[in-house]
Amino acid sequence: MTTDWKATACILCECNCGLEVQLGGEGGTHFTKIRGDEDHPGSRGYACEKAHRLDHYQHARDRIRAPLRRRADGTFEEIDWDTAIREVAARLASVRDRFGGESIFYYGGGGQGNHLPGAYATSTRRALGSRYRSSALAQEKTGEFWVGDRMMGTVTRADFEHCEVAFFLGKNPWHSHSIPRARVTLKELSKDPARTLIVVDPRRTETAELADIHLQVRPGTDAWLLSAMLGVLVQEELLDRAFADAHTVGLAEVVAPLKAIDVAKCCERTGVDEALVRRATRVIAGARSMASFEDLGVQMNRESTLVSYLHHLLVALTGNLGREGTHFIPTPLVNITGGASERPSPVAGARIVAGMVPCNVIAEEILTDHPKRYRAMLVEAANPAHSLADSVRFREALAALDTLVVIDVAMSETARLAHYVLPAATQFEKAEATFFNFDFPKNVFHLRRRLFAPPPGVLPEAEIHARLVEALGAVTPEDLAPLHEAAKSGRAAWAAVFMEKVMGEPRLAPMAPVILYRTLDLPPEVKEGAVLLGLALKAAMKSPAPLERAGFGGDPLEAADKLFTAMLSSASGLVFAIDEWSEVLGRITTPGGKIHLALPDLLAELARVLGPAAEEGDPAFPFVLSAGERRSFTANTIIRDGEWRKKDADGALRISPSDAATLGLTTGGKVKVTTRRGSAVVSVEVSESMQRGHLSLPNGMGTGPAGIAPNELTSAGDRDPFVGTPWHKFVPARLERA
Ligand SMILES: Nc1nc2c(c(=O)[nH]1)N[C@H]1C(S)=C(S)[C@@H](COP(=O)(O)OP(=O)(O)OC[C@H]3O[C@@H](n4cnc5c(=O)[nH]c(N)nc54)[C@H](O)[C@@H]3O)O[C@H]1N2
Ligand SMILES: Nc1nc2c(c(=O)[nH]1)N[C@H]1C(S)=C(S)[C@@H](COP(=O)(O)OP(=O)(O)OC[C@H]3O[C@@H](n4cnc5c(=O)[nH]c(N)nc54)[C@H](O)[C@@H]3O)O[C@H]1N2
Ligand code: SF4
Ligand SMILES: [Mo]
Repeated sequence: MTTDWKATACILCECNCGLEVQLGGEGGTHFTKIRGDEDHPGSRGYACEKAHRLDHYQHARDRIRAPLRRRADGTFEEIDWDTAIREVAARLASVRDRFGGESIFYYGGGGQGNHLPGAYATSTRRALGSRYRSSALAQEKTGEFWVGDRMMGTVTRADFEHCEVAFFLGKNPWHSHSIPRARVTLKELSKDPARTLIVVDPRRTETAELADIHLQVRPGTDAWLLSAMLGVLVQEELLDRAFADAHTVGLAEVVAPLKAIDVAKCCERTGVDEALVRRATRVIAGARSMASFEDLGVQMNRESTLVSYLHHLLVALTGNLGREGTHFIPTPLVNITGGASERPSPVAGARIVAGMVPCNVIAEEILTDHPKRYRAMLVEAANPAHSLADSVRFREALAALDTLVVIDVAMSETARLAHYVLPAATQFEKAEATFFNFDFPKNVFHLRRRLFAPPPGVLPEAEIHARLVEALGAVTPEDLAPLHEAAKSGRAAWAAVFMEKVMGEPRLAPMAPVILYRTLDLPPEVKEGAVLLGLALKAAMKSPAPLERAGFGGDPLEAADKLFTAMLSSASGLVFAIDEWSEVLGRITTPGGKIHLALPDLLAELARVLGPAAEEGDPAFPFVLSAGERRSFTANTIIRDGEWRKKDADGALRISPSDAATLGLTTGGKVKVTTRRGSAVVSVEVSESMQRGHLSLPNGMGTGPAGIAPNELTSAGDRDPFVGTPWHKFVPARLERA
């Protein structure tokens, strides 16, 4: 047992709070003590209760310790790495040769804590000619990306630490975080009488409990709520005209329909008192600054893209961009957002946003005889057989593939269906990092060091991709020889050869991640960080001023080298970019540099939704089930072992006291929940936080004996018409006593 603290980070949500850990136990690989790292520039010592249970990730029950090959009878046999790499490369190459590289689909690339695999995978994908890919972002954030891209050429985040008004739309940051030091910030907002916390949620969540104004909408009515708020804004002349004149175009086209909105009627639909909606809107309009965040409660719900648009209008029409306490556009290290591609997906013709095929169409792009169907899939650091809509159909789709290869640390629901499973080092057995770098004005990046070596039989993804690319013949020993040679004379000599022979050579440029990994001589604790040199170079070319202010100036090569060196040596993370509020509006990249308020298709959608043909519920399914709530001890399926949960071990279905009374249900009892797609028996928790007619099941359950996997109950066809995101928070359901 050691008593010195080692710096690392939590990997259970996108915040990646810096941690310090003490190691002990068998092999020195157990976390005996865990605390927040004061030296981490983003989290500054903060950590929530989940971080203290990370040993359950490192010592997972379902850990894979050797490459696995599926036998004809469905069982697996262990094989050695040389065989695994040779056979996987040969099978994928054969799919490419028969059906074209475009038939090889890539899914994943990273989760909440690990984005380096996806960076290395770009080499493998290019070596295979694979074109289509996706990840979890294409079932949550692509509506926001698409709207943001069309209005501003980018997406924004917001400054909750300094805002006067905080507005959370379908988000419960008390549990889900997504903003730095969430609970500290929420408590400060709550107790300061000069600041207002506004929450839109059908449940009385922990965040709503702290709120000054809780707009407790009926599930799935956010489009009406936001319409009402925008109606009030325009009709009461509360908009920020000066901002609109200076920084937007299309004001008249949006004002006209908003003026015509029947606020009272919209409020009635939401079930929220009109006076409260007017008050909330006036508070926002009158505030010096508002920060807002839309999340899954609306992004995985009906009219999600429209709601995203209305939310953006609320921000723009109140001028809440580019000042302290409002929205900002951070300097990215790697940009993970983006707009729509020209080419749609090959079978369903679905819109591809930020390069990602909508998750909800993947199964139908496999289960078809269309000649362009996907024939093989490489899944890395993701568990789509569990996390995507309609698990039953998704499993069928995976089973229909010619080849499924899964790179994971654990025998996930997806890995169990693979032809080959390639076992990866955990996020503490290799260097790792994420590209969730959204801080402002000081933006933070953290390359976490490897804490201990992986057990024999597992490899970091960087090594797996390097071996695959080599087996595919895309990088040869002759390609690497001059770089190895130059490296002997130091980094500068190496860099000169790298720029000329790799970046200057179209065949090798896409292989840069793997070549960096193979030829940079780095200590084992940071070896998988090699790809960051290439990413730092791109950032230095794109954002020289913010990098220079953070101490990484000079020509791009020099700046990148300084930044890379600092990344390797900053165990607790570093500030890689320093922005200024005055720069934000200049980062709008639409033609003319203004916010485009009028999006005709979404204005037409608004008219349709508010129009007369309002749909009625289905009497066979009188409840609305929100399938996938974030709770105290949920973290997608990163930790698979239910024992890590100190609360809510079986993932109870929450139901209002009045519905429970009607059905004769009590906490701890069982109930059968049925949707159009499936049925399951679940534990009941009667909860004052729930409103009548609404049910809520937690996310990430069903990986062990307890709880139910939410997507056994969801359906892939229930999705947004614009970007294909699922309606997981709005699943029609009924209950029967079990
Ligand atoms: N503890 C924990 N934290 C996590 C995660 C985790 O698994 N566990 N996952 C991380 C990930 S990947 C993500 S994307 C984020 C997601 O973070 P959130 O979006 O905050 O998470 P959810 O709990 O899924 O949904 C938020 C809220 O939406 C509400 N909601 C349901 N229906 C509606 C509706 O019709 N309208 C409105 N306005 N709200 C509605 C729910 O009641 C819920 O409180 O959390 C991250 N943080
Ligand atoms: N019904 C419903 N479905 C949902 C949601 C919901 O609210 N409701 N939420 C959705 C959201 S927002 C998200 S983000 C997704 C998340 O779903 P996914 O993106 O599929 O992610 P995880 O469940 O976190 O699975 C991550 C996988 O990575 C593996 N892993 C962990 N560490 C490593 C590593 O270092 N290397 C490798 N190679 N693998 C590793 C884990 O074992 C696990 O199998 O779920 C979505 N699904
Ligand atoms: S789960 Fe908690 S400790 Fe871990 S990164 Fe998220 S907020 Fe930080
Ligand atoms: Mo997510």
